[in-house]
Amino acid sequence: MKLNQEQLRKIYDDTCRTKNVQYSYGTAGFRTVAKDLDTVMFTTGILAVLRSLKLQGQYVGVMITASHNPYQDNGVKIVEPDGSMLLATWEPYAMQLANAASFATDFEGFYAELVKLIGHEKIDLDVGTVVPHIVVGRDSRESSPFLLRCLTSTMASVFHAQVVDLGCVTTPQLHYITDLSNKRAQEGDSAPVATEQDYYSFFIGAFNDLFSTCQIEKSLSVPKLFVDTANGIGGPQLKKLLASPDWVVPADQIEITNDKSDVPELLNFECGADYVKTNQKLPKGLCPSSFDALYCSFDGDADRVVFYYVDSKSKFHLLDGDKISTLLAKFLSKQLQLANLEHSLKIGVVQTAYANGSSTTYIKDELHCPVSCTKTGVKHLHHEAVTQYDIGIYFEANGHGTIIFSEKFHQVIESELSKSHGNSPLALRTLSCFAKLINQTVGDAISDMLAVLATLSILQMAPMDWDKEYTDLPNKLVKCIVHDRSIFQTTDQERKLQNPAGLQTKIDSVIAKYAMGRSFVRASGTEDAVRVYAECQDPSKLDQFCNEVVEYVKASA
Ligand code: 16G
Ligand code: ZN
Repeated sequence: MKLNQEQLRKIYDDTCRTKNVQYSYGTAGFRTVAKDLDTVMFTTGILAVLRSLKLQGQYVGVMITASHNPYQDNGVKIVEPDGSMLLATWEPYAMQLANAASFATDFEGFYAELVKLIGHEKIDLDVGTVVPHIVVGRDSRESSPFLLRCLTSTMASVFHAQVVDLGCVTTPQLHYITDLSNKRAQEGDSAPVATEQDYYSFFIGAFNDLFSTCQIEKSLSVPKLFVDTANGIGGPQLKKLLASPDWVVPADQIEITNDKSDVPELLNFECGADYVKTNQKLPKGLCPSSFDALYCSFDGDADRVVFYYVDSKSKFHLLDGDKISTLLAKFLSKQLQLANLEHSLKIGVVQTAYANGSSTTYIKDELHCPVSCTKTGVKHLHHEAVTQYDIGIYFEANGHGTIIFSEKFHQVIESELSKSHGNSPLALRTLSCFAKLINQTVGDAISDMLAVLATLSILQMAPMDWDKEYTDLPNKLVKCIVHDRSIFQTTDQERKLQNPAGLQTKIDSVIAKYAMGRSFVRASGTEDAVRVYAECQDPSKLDQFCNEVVEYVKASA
């Protein structure tokens, strides 16, 4: 294949209308107001093709979404063939290409950068034997169809790529389908492209298997669940899953609200996981009808979920990512013990500095599980879970997370199951089924929701019992606007500041004044701001504690 420079020039001229905008590929890919994204869509499409060419034509995923951001925004991120985030060493390429197109005075400036990248990665465009394969998906935003055209504008025409357009899907569906398509291709499947239907069948099958396995000894029922889908793509997708004739739970047990994904300006508006977690209150459109009911909120692209309930005094109780990981850790470590595998398989929980101190103490002292702390951002937690544990449970407090089961986990379970000749202990079969219920490529609101429902049913716990396992320390997170956030450099997994010099000592002196006090300061990776987190025992002193830290931050910036 020879790169048709003239054809590329024409598409570049037609597509890249936004100029002189500085683009940055952060933890969540590129994200900004949708009207500024044409240029970066054009370059990201090319980069995804190059990534696929570099990987011998494997399916590379691209998702158009701005997650929990307001409806005017949009964004894009690239997904590796195994469903994980774009390789970190390629993130700078994404930025270089986008900024070259944004700042170049003519096509030649951009083209020179493209040729440099192709040369640097030794990608041979002339071979012609490797066909790049791309899977694209988008959330429900109004701007997405136009941005999709910018993204794919060069893929087939200039690079002869095969593009699979999944239409509107959740972010985790795109990750799952990319991974499954590559697995099938590796197994020699002649039609390897996975579909949304594969996703529904797989997770419904896993849920039903787990239920029928555990129902042998006791009858199971799930709590009544109300799901706020943030008026995003999670609504229609969850409806499709629940409409499956194979679904074992009675249809009226799960009710979906905030499902107007066709009204653009309602997306994430006073609802969704981010709103509920940040404001610690019910989303718009939810009126508590029963004290036994459980509620949950997805974010706009359904890769985060937080739960909550309302007690008999109408008090709101949040069950966030920490509560989800502790529930799952309690359940899975118990199953490991019952199956006599606690010495063969290592279970652990991965958190960030935002995890409530009470959750960390509970995991260590009550569950006797190891806990790791990593920097904020899914890729850091994911990496720790993969490298340290056979069952690596990771959740950010904001509700983004999943569980990673190692190769060794599957081997041990398989071998134990085969030894017991169809008469295996219930815990062993439970572990085997449970692992299938988890979307291991990325945090997935739908799969996590099913896993929590199943766990509560098997443990016969009401929302209140789940909450009672430990009590969160009162906590506060504030955003601080400073002149230059880049001077705030951290160490110790973002728990301590290295710079500005002397600031950490001042913060430590504030912390020392408050019983069970903990506070840290970090520059946001997604906004031009610094975040200050504080927790302490006495709720009446929390504001004062947090303000003292904020004052020091402002004074040093
Ligand atoms: C991104 C991250 C999320 C993290 C958040 C922190 C991914 C896919 N998403 O949304 O995990 O919690 O950034 O934002 O990694 P902040 O740096 O602005 O505090
Ligand atoms: Zn999201």
